[in-house]
Amino acid sequence: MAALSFTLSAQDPNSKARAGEFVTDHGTVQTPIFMPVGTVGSVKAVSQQQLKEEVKAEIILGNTYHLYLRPGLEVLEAAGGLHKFNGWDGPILTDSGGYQVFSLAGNRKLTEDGALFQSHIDGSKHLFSPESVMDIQRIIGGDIIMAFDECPPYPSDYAYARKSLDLTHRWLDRCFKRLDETPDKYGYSQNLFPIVQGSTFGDLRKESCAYISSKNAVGNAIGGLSVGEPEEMMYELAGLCCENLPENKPRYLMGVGTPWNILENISLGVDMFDCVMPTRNGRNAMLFTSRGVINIDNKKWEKDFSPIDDGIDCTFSHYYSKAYLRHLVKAKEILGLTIASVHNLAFYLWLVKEARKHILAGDFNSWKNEMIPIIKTRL
Ligand code: PRF
Repeated sequence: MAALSFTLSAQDPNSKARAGEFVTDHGTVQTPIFMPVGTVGSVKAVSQQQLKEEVKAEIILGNTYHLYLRPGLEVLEAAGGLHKFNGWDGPILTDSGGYQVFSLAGNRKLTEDGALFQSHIDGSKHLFSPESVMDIQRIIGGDIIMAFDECPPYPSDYAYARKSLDLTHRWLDRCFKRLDETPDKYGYSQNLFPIVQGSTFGDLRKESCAYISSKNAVGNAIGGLSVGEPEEMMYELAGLCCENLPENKPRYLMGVGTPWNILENISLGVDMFDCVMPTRNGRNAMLFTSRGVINIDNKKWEKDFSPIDDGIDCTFSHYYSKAYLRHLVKAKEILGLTIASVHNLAFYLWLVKEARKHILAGDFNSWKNEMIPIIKTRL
Protein backbone atom coordinates (compact mmCIF):
# COMPACT_ATOMS: atom_id res chain seq x y z
CA MET A 1 0.00 0.00 0.00
CA ALA A 2 1.07 3.65 0.11
CA ALA A 3 4.15 5.06 1.86
CA LEU A 4 3.50 7.56 4.63
CA SER A 5 2.70 11.01 3.27
CA PHE A 6 2.77 14.31 5.15
CA THR A 7 0.86 17.49 4.34
CA LEU A 8 1.53 20.82 6.03
CA SER A 9 -1.67 22.76 6.67
CA ALA A 10 -0.51 25.86 8.54
CA GLN A 11 2.53 27.63 9.93
CA ASP A 12 2.35 29.93 12.98
CA PRO A 13 3.35 33.48 11.99
CA ASN A 14 5.24 34.16 15.26
CA SER A 15 7.13 30.88 15.79
CA LYS A 16 8.21 27.81 13.83
CA ALA A 17 5.14 25.83 14.94
CA ARG A 18 3.33 23.93 12.20
CA ALA A 19 0.08 22.00 11.86
CA GLY A 20 -0.18 19.14 9.43
CA GLU A 21 -1.21 15.55 9.00
CA PHE A 22 0.31 12.31 7.89
CA VAL A 23 -1.46 9.35 6.38
CA THR A 24 -0.55 5.74 7.18
CA ASP A 25 -2.26 2.56 6.04
CA HIS A 26 -3.81 2.36 9.54
CA GLY A 27 -5.19 5.88 9.52
CA THR A 28 -4.42 9.58 9.54
CA VAL A 29 -2.58 11.43 12.31
CA GLN A 30 -2.98 15.17 12.83
CA THR A 31 0.14 16.98 13.98
CA PRO A 32 1.47 18.15 16.33
CA ILE A 33 0.80 14.83 18.07
CA PHE A 34 1.70 13.04 21.29
CA MET A 35 2.08 9.25 21.10
CA PRO A 36 1.34 7.20 24.25
CA VAL A 37 4.06 4.64 24.99
CA GLY A 38 2.95 1.00 24.88
CA THR A 39 6.26 -0.61 25.74
CA VAL A 40 5.23 -4.28 25.67
CA GLY A 41 2.30 -3.71 23.32
CA SER A 42 0.18 -2.26 26.13
CA VAL A 43 0.01 1.31 27.40
CA LYS A 44 0.44 0.52 31.09
CA ALA A 45 -2.90 0.30 32.99
CA VAL A 46 -4.90 1.62 29.98
CA SER A 47 -7.10 -0.48 27.67
CA GLN A 48 -7.25 -0.04 23.90
CA GLN A 49 -10.88 1.12 24.29
CA GLN A 50 -9.83 3.78 26.82
CA LEU A 51 -7.02 4.90 24.50
CA LYS A 52 -9.53 5.47 21.71
CA GLU A 53 -12.53 6.82 23.59
CA GLU A 54 -11.06 8.65 26.59
CA VAL A 55 -7.48 9.53 25.67
CA LYS A 56 -8.28 10.05 21.97
CA ALA A 57 -4.87 8.70 20.99
CA GLU A 58 -4.18 8.65 17.25
CA ILE A 59 -0.96 6.61 17.22
CA ILE A 60 0.83 4.55 19.88
CA LEU A 61 4.38 3.30 20.42
CA GLY A 62 5.80 -0.17 20.90
CA ASN A 63 9.36 -1.17 21.80
CA THR A 64 11.42 -3.62 19.78
CA TYR A 65 13.55 -4.55 22.79
CA HIS A 66 10.64 -5.61 25.00
CA LEU A 67 8.49 -7.24 22.31
CA TYR A 68 11.43 -9.21 20.90
CA LEU A 69 12.21 -10.62 24.35
CA ARG A 70 8.55 -11.19 25.27
CA PRO A 71 6.24 -12.50 23.80
CA GLY A 72 8.88 -13.00 21.07
CA LEU A 73 8.78 -13.03 17.30
CA GLU A 74 7.13 -16.41 16.89
CA VAL A 75 4.00 -15.28 18.73
CA LEU A 76 3.91 -11.87 17.06
CA GLU A 77 4.29 -13.38 13.60
CA ALA A 78 1.64 -16.04 14.29
CA ALA A 79 -0.73 -13.27 15.43
CA GLY A 80 -0.15 -11.40 12.16
CA GLY A 81 1.69 -8.51 13.83
CA LEU A 82 1.16 -6.26 16.82
CA HIS A 83 -2.05 -4.59 15.54
CA LYS A 84 -3.78 -7.98 15.37
CA PHE A 85 -2.19 -9.14 18.63
CA ASN A 86 -3.18 -6.21 20.84
CA GLY A 87 -6.30 -5.07 19.00
CA TRP A 88 -5.09 -1.49 18.35
CA ASP A 89 -6.05 -0.93 14.72
CA GLY A 90 -4.64 2.61 14.43
CA PRO A 91 -1.07 3.53 13.49
CA ILE A 92 1.82 2.09 15.52
CA LEU A 93 5.43 3.32 15.72
CA THR A 94 8.14 1.03 17.07
CA ASP A 95 11.42 2.21 18.57
CA SER A 96 14.43 0.27 17.41
CA GLY A 97 15.77 -1.16 20.66
CA GLY A 98 19.19 0.49 20.82
CA TYR A 99 18.11 3.05 23.37
CA GLN A 100 16.38 0.44 25.53
CA VAL A 101 19.39 -1.90 25.39
CA PHE A 102 21.44 0.90 26.92
CA SER A 103 18.91 1.81 29.58
CA LEU A 104 17.68 -1.68 30.58
CA ALA A 105 19.82 -4.61 29.52
CA GLY A 106 22.78 -6.03 31.43
CA ASN A 107 26.33 -6.59 30.15
CA ARG A 108 26.03 -4.41 27.05
CA LYS A 109 28.76 -4.30 24.48
CA LEU A 110 28.81 -2.08 21.43
CA THR A 111 30.65 -3.21 18.29
CA GLU A 112 30.65 -2.18 14.64
CA ASP A 113 28.21 -5.00 14.02
CA GLY A 114 25.68 -3.96 16.67
CA ALA A 115 24.88 -4.23 20.37
CA LEU A 116 25.44 -7.41 22.39
CA PHE A 117 23.33 -7.57 25.52
CA GLN A 118 21.79 -9.76 28.17
CA SER A 119 18.03 -9.83 28.65
CA HIS A 120 16.79 -8.03 31.79
CA ILE A 121 14.22 -10.84 32.08
CA ASP A 122 16.27 -14.05 32.07
CA GLY A 123 19.90 -13.05 31.42
CA SER A 124 19.94 -14.70 27.96
CA LYS A 125 22.41 -13.23 25.43
CA HIS A 126 21.35 -11.47 22.21
CA LEU A 127 22.77 -9.33 19.41
CA PHE A 128 20.88 -6.42 17.91
CA SER A 129 22.30 -5.29 14.58
CA PRO A 130 20.85 -2.79 12.10
CA GLU A 131 19.75 -5.76 9.98
CA SER A 132 18.19 -7.81 12.80
CA VAL A 133 16.38 -4.76 14.18
CA MET A 134 14.85 -4.04 10.75
CA ASP A 135 13.75 -7.70 10.47
CA ILE A 136 12.30 -7.63 13.99
CA GLN A 137 10.40 -4.39 13.37
CA ARG A 138 9.04 -5.84 10.12
CA ILE A 139 7.62 -8.74 12.14
CA ILE A 140 6.24 -6.56 14.95
CA GLY A 141 4.55 -4.68 12.13
CA GLY A 142 4.84 -0.99 13.00
CA ASP A 143 3.63 1.57 10.44
CA ILE A 144 6.67 3.66 11.38
CA ILE A 145 9.89 1.90 12.31
CA MET A 146 12.97 3.56 13.74
CA ALA A 147 16.59 3.32 12.66
CA PHE A 148 19.10 1.55 14.91
CA ASP A 149 21.13 4.28 16.61
CA GLU A 150 23.40 4.95 19.53
CA CYS A 151 22.21 7.61 21.96
CA PRO A 152 25.37 8.91 23.66
CA PRO A 153 25.02 9.61 27.39
CA TYR A 154 25.03 13.16 28.74
CA PRO A 155 27.60 14.53 29.07
CA SER A 156 29.77 13.01 26.35
CA ASP A 157 33.08 14.44 25.18
CA TYR A 158 33.53 15.52 21.59
CA ALA A 159 35.70 12.56 20.60
CA TYR A 160 33.12 10.06 21.86
CA ALA A 161 30.22 11.95 20.25
CA ARG A 162 32.10 12.08 16.94
CA LYS A 163 32.82 8.34 16.90
CA SER A 164 29.31 7.48 18.00
CA LEU A 165 27.70 9.65 15.32
CA ASP A 166 29.78 8.04 12.57
CA LEU A 167 28.68 4.63 13.80
CA THR A 168 25.01 5.70 13.90
CA HIS A 169 25.34 6.94 10.29
CA ARG A 170 26.97 3.68 9.11
CA TRP A 171 24.21 1.76 10.89
CA LEU A 172 21.62 3.93 9.13
CA ASP A 173 22.97 2.91 5.70
CA ARG A 174 22.65 -0.72 6.75
CA CYS A 175 19.06 -0.14 7.98
CA PHE A 176 17.99 1.34 4.63
CA LYS A 177 19.75 -1.41 2.70
CA ARG A 178 18.05 -4.15 4.71
CA LEU A 179 14.67 -2.52 4.49
CA ASP A 180 14.98 -2.13 0.73
CA GLU A 181 15.85 -5.82 0.43
CA THR A 182 12.82 -7.00 2.42
CA PRO A 183 9.15 -6.53 1.51
CA ASP A 184 6.47 -5.05 3.78
CA LYS A 185 5.55 -7.96 6.01
CA TYR A 186 1.77 -7.69 6.20
CA GLY A 187 0.75 -5.86 3.04
CA TYR A 188 0.71 -2.35 4.52
CA SER A 189 3.52 0.17 4.30
CA GLN A 190 6.28 0.21 6.95
CA ASN A 191 8.20 3.49 6.93
CA LEU A 192 11.71 4.03 8.28
CA PHE A 193 12.52 7.21 10.19
CA PRO A 194 16.26 7.92 10.56
CA ILE A 195 17.46 9.53 13.82
CA VAL A 196 19.69 12.61 14.19
CA GLN A 197 22.32 12.25 16.92
CA GLY A 198 25.42 14.33 17.75
CA SER A 199 25.10 14.81 21.51
CA THR A 200 25.41 18.47 22.61
CA PHE A 201 27.65 19.60 19.74
CA GLY A 202 26.07 21.98 17.23
CA ASP A 203 28.43 21.11 14.38
CA LEU A 204 27.81 17.36 14.82
CA ARG A 205 24.05 17.94 15.00
CA LYS A 206 24.17 19.94 11.74
CA GLU A 207 26.30 17.31 10.06
CA SER A 208 23.89 14.60 11.21
CA CYS A 209 20.87 16.57 9.92
CA ALA A 210 22.55 16.92 6.52
CA TYR A 211 23.34 13.20 6.38
CA ILE A 212 19.86 12.19 7.49
CA SER A 213 18.19 14.65 5.07
CA SER A 214 20.17 13.17 2.18
CA LYS A 215 18.35 9.87 2.77
CA ASN A 216 15.07 11.49 1.73
CA ALA A 217 13.07 9.50 4.29
CA VAL A 218 9.33 10.10 4.74
CA GLY A 219 9.95 11.44 8.25
CA ASN A 220 12.90 12.22 10.50
CA ALA A 221 13.60 11.90 14.22
CA ILE A 222 15.76 13.81 16.68
CA GLY A 223 17.35 11.55 19.29
CA GLY A 224 19.85 12.02 22.08
CA LEU A 225 17.97 14.83 23.83
CA SER A 226 16.22 14.91 27.21
CA VAL A 227 18.97 12.66 28.56
CA GLY A 228 19.93 14.93 31.48
CA GLU A 229 21.04 18.13 29.76
CA PRO A 230 19.59 21.49 30.90
CA GLU A 231 16.25 22.36 29.32
CA GLU A 232 17.62 25.43 27.57
CA MET A 233 20.28 23.29 25.89
CA MET A 234 17.62 20.84 24.70
CA TYR A 235 15.60 23.68 23.16
CA GLU A 236 18.66 25.14 21.46
CA LEU A 237 19.69 21.79 19.94
CA ALA A 238 16.13 20.78 18.97
CA GLY A 239 15.69 24.17 17.28
CA LEU A 240 18.96 23.75 15.41
CA CYS A 241 17.91 20.29 14.22
CA CYS A 242 14.49 21.54 13.06
CA GLU A 243 16.16 24.28 11.02
CA ASN A 244 18.41 21.69 9.36
CA LEU A 245 15.81 19.00 8.62
CA PRO A 246 13.41 19.06 5.65
CA GLU A 247 10.40 21.36 6.01
CA ASN A 248 7.99 19.01 4.23
CA LYS A 249 8.58 15.92 6.41
CA PRO A 250 7.36 15.24 9.96
CA ARG A 251 9.93 15.79 12.73
CA TYR A 252 9.80 13.49 15.75
CA LEU A 253 11.55 14.43 19.00
CA MET A 254 12.12 11.15 20.85
CA GLY A 255 11.30 10.73 24.53
CA VAL A 256 10.19 14.32 25.28
CA GLY A 257 8.84 15.32 27.75
CA THR A 258 6.93 17.54 30.20
CA PRO A 259 3.85 19.38 28.91
CA TRP A 260 5.82 22.65 28.75
CA ASN A 261 8.72 20.91 26.96
CA ILE A 262 6.21 19.81 24.34
CA LEU A 263 4.81 23.31 23.80
CA GLU A 264 8.29 24.85 23.54
CA ASN A 265 9.42 22.21 21.06
CA ILE A 266 6.26 22.63 18.98
CA SER A 267 7.20 26.31 18.72
CA LEU A 268 10.60 25.22 17.34
CA GLY A 269 9.06 23.06 14.60
CA VAL A 270 8.66 19.60 16.15
CA ASP A 271 5.59 17.60 15.03
CA MET A 272 5.69 14.34 17.01
CA PHE A 273 6.43 13.39 20.63
CA ASP A 274 6.40 10.37 22.91
CA CYS A 275 7.23 10.01 26.57
CA VAL A 276 6.52 7.67 29.49
CA MET A 277 5.98 10.67 31.75
CA PRO A 278 2.15 10.87 31.67
CA THR A 279 1.80 7.16 32.50
CA ARG A 280 4.85 6.68 34.75
CA ASN A 281 4.28 9.87 36.75
CA GLY A 282 0.56 9.14 36.85
CA ARG A 283 1.28 5.79 38.49
CA ASN A 284 3.32 7.76 41.04
CA ALA A 285 0.47 10.13 41.98
CA MET A 286 1.55 13.09 39.79
CA LEU A 287 -1.25 14.57 37.70
CA PHE A 288 -0.87 17.10 34.89
CA THR A 289 -4.00 19.25 34.53
CA SER A 290 -5.18 22.28 32.58
CA ARG A 291 -4.73 24.32 35.81
CA GLY A 292 -1.35 22.97 36.93
CA VAL A 293 0.43 20.01 38.49
CA ILE A 294 -1.17 18.05 41.33
CA ASN A 295 0.42 15.59 43.75
CA ILE A 296 -2.72 13.60 44.47
CA ASP A 297 -1.04 11.98 47.51
CA ASN A 298 -1.19 15.33 49.29
CA LYS A 299 -3.62 15.67 52.24
CA LYS A 300 -4.93 18.88 50.72
CA TRP A 301 -7.02 16.81 48.26
CA GLU A 302 -8.56 14.57 50.95
CA LYS A 303 -11.99 16.26 50.83
CA ASP A 304 -11.75 17.96 47.44
CA PHE A 305 -14.73 16.46 45.66
CA SER A 306 -14.27 18.54 42.51
CA PRO A 307 -13.49 16.77 39.20
CA ILE A 308 -9.86 15.83 38.51
CA ASP A 309 -9.93 18.26 35.56
CA ASP A 310 -13.06 19.76 34.00
CA GLY A 311 -10.96 21.79 31.55
CA ILE A 312 -10.15 18.91 29.21
CA ASP A 313 -12.18 16.65 26.98
CA CYS A 314 -12.15 13.31 28.90
CA THR A 315 -15.03 11.58 30.69
CA PHE A 316 -12.73 10.05 33.36
CA SER A 317 -11.32 13.47 34.28
CA HIS A 318 -14.85 14.87 34.74
CA TYR A 319 -16.44 11.81 36.37
CA TYR A 320 -13.95 11.04 39.17
CA SER A 321 -13.10 13.51 41.93
CA LYS A 322 -9.67 14.40 43.26
CA ALA A 323 -10.65 13.06 46.72
CA TYR A 324 -11.75 9.70 45.27
CA LEU A 325 -8.61 9.31 43.17
CA ARG A 326 -6.49 10.22 46.22
CA HIS A 327 -8.29 7.53 48.23
CA LEU A 328 -7.64 4.90 45.51
CA VAL A 329 -3.97 5.86 45.33
CA LYS A 330 -3.58 5.76 49.13
CA ALA A 331 -5.33 2.36 49.26
CA LYS A 332 -3.13 1.12 46.37
CA GLU A 333 -6.24 0.18 44.42
CA ILE A 334 -5.43 -0.69 40.81
CA LEU A 335 -8.29 1.48 39.51
CA GLY A 336 -6.26 4.47 40.74
CA LEU A 337 -3.46 3.61 38.29
CA THR A 338 -5.94 3.48 35.42
CA ILE A 339 -7.70 6.75 36.26
CA ALA A 340 -4.40 8.62 36.74
CA SER A 341 -2.90 7.23 33.52
CA VAL A 342 -6.02 7.83 31.40
CA HIS A 343 -6.33 11.37 32.76
CA ASN A 344 -2.67 12.30 32.20
CA LEU A 345 -2.66 10.90 28.66
CA ALA A 346 -5.95 12.66 27.88
CA PHE A 347 -4.37 15.90 29.15
CA TYR A 348 -1.32 15.45 26.85
CA LEU A 349 -3.59 14.75 23.86
CA TRP A 350 -5.80 17.72 24.77
CA LEU A 351 -2.71 19.94 24.97
CA VAL A 352 -1.42 19.05 21.49
CA LYS A 353 -4.92 19.39 20.03
CA GLU A 354 -5.23 22.87 21.59
CA ALA A 355 -1.78 23.71 20.19
CA ARG A 356 -2.97 22.59 16.76
CA LYS A 357 -6.12 24.72 16.98
CA HIS A 358 -4.06 27.78 17.87
CA ILE A 359 -1.56 27.14 15.06
CA LEU A 360 -4.48 26.96 12.62
CA ALA A 361 -5.93 30.15 14.13
CA GLY A 362 -2.54 31.91 13.85
CA ASP A 363 -2.14 32.77 17.56
CA PHE A 364 -0.10 29.80 18.79
CA ASN A 365 2.86 31.74 20.15
CA SER A 366 0.92 34.07 22.45
CA TRP A 367 -1.32 31.17 23.60
CA LYS A 368 1.79 29.07 24.39
CA ASN A 369 3.35 31.88 26.43
CA GLU A 370 0.15 32.25 28.47
CA MET A 371 -0.35 28.51 28.86
CA ILE A 372 3.09 27.46 30.09
CA PRO A 373 3.02 29.29 33.47
CA ILE A 374 -0.50 27.93 34.11
CA ILE A 375 0.24 24.26 33.42
CA LYS A 376 3.56 24.50 35.31
CA THR A 377 1.90 25.80 38.52
CA ARG A 378 2.19 23.42 41.49
CA LEU A 379 -1.33 23.26 42.89
N1 PRF B 1 17.14 6.97 20.26
C1 PRF B 1 16.14 6.04 20.20
N2 PRF B 1 15.10 6.05 21.04
C2 PRF B 1 15.03 7.03 21.96
C3 PRF B 1 16.02 8.04 22.07
C4 PRF B 1 17.14 8.03 21.18
O1 PRF B 1 18.04 8.85 21.19
C5 PRF B 1 15.63 8.88 23.13
C6 PRF B 1 16.35 10.05 23.66
N3 PRF B 1 15.54 10.98 24.31
C7 PRF B 1 14.42 8.34 23.62
N4 PRF B 1 14.09 7.24 22.91
N5 PRF B 1 16.22 5.06 19.28
